[in-house]
Amino acid sequence: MNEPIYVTKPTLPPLAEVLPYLEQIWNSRQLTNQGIFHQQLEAALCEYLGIQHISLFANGTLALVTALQTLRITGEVITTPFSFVATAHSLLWNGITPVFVDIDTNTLNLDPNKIEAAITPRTSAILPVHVYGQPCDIKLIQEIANIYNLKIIYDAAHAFGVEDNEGSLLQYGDLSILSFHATKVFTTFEGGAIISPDKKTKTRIDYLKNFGFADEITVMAPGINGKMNEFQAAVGLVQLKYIDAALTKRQNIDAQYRSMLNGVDGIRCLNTNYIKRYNYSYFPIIIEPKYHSSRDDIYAKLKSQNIHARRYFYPLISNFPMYRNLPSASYENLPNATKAAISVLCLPIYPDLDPFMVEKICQSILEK
Ligand code: T4K
Repeated sequence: MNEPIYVTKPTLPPLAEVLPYLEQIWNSRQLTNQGIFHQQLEAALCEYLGIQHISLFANGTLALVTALQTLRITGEVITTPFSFVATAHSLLWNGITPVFVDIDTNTLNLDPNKIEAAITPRTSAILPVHVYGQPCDIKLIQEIANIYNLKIIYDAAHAFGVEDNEGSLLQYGDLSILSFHATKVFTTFEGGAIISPDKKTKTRIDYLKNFGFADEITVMAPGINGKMNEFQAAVGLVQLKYIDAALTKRQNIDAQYRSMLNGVDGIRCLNTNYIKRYNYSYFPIIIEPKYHSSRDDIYAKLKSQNIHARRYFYPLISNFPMYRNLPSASYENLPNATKAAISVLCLPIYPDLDPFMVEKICQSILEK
């Protein structure tokens, strides 16, 4: 059998470039707790992403949990069921009730027109996700938040490097979080970050991710251990040198898929043309009921050929046992998300994916 093709495969920088960093870590014995590489990566990411303040984390989930703590969010939070389960889990870890709102059929992001109806006196924030790195309706979400005095935390786990006409997508809302997991376009093996608008907020985040320590003897809040270590930061520093080349390769694969699948009756590729700078982090296709094969049949067929596409995001978060009894989790409340979860297939996309393989994947999808 051929080598398996997964939905993604991390692109790693040359090992030889990482080794000097390791040597420095070994020599200095500074392994974690805001070491030199941690500081350097924060500065380098601010510059690359065009943002002011970033706090690095051990992973994206801890960043989400801490972002909610930072803004002292309580009660109910409006969010999308069409995401990775970590989005809603971060709410449960904070004792917050998720309120699921349906998604827009074009972008598969939270539908801003349905947010207002879900607001109650207990609502304190909105937690939208830039699914597959596509921007949410930032303007409308902000308008609603302003009217009802709600905070916005963007789960931007997929949106590394994405820009609209005003610059980085990470500048919007009260906070944004990133993930640098192995499956992401920019990886530190495990990793994540919170992007904050000012130094004061960053300082609070940095306390919270270090048990709440403000100095050696002062603990100002029940913080957690969310710190990124020096090895992760070193990998990030080297990785960053190669990120633009990696994004270009992803763009080429995206274009190849589109040239073969766009316009096929019964298959829809998401439109990302309008995005000023996209990161090509995923390549989702929507298999409509009129297509000759179902999404699950295509998934199984590819799998039989050792090609492991993924049904992100199936099942919907709202269908998992810890969420399905919530009133907002009902199918009637989430018709578009329910449809998306059974129609989307994310095809393999990563910089080293052979164009010949892309062609093979498309042929397999297209043939009856
Ligand atoms: N918010 C959103 C919207 C997210 O999507 C995520 C994570 C988070 C928050 C939380 O961020 P983190 O705490 O994870 O930083 C994966 C990832 O584990 C997860 O990070 C990601 N979203 C989610 C969308 O995908 P799985 O269960 O699909 O991963 P897994 O292990 O099946 O990997 C997928 C494929 O990638 C594998 O078939 C092979 C390949 N792979 C994977 C790993 C781990 C590799 O080639 N090398 C590797 O090291 O969740």
